[in-house]
Amino acid sequence: MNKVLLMGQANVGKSVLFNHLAGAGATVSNYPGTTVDFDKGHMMLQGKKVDVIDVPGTFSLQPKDRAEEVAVKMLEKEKGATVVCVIDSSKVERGLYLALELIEKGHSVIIDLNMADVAENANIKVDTERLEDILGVPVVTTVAIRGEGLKELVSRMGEAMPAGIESITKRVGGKGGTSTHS
Ligand SMILES: Nc1nc2c(ncn2[C@@H]2O[C@H](COP(=O)(O)OP(=O)(O)OP(=O)(O)O)[C@@H](O)[C@H]2O)c(=O)[nH]1
Ligand SMILES: [Mg+2]
Repeated sequence: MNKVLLMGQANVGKSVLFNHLAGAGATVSNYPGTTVDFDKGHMMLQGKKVDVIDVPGTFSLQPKDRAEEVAVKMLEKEKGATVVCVIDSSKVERGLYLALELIEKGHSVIIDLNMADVAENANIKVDTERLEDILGVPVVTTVAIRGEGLKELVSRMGEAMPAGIESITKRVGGKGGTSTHS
C-alpha cells in the first residue's frame, strides 16, 4: 500500500483530517479535464512515505455530479490504496452506505467515525466494536478539529485489508459467523 484516500460525504471532516495527516507541503491539484480540485500530500506510515489524497466528497459510488465522478475515478485508479471512509458519528447510517459499497468492492477500508463530539452532545452512542465485528474492518473514532483519535487512526491504517461483502454476510447471517455461542 502506498496511498491513502480520504473518502466520505461532504462536510464530515475529511479536509480537517487531511491537514492533520498530511498538511505540511500539501499541494492542490485540478483533476484533469475538470474544475474539481483536490489536495495531495504525504505522511509516514509504518516507516514508509505514503501519498495522502483528500478526495472530493461523495455520497456513494454512483456519481450524481462532477465532483462525485472525480471521487469514483480516483478510487478506480488507486486500486491498492487504503481508503479511510470518514463518517459523521451523529449520522452513522448515512455514512455506512458508502462504507458498505467500498467494502463490497474489495477495497482496503478503515472506517473513521469522526465528529465524535457532536454525537456525544446528541447522546448518540456507537458500538464501534460491534461495528468492527459486523463489517470486518477497523473502526476508529476521532474528533478531527481537536486532533483526537488520530494516533489510533494512523496505527490501525496498516490493518486495513480487503474484506468483501461475503465476509459481512457470513458475520451477520448465522452459520459461519464469528459468534462463539450456539
Ligand atoms: N464538531 C466537530 N466539527 C468538525 C470535526 N471535524 C470537522 N469539523 C468541522 O466540520 C466542517 C466540515 O469539515 P471539512 O473538513 O471541511 O469537511 P469535508 O469532509 O472536507 O467536506 P467537503 O470537502 O465539502 O466534502 C468544518 O467546519 C470543520 O471545522 C469534528 O470532529 N468535530
Ligand atoms: Mg473537504
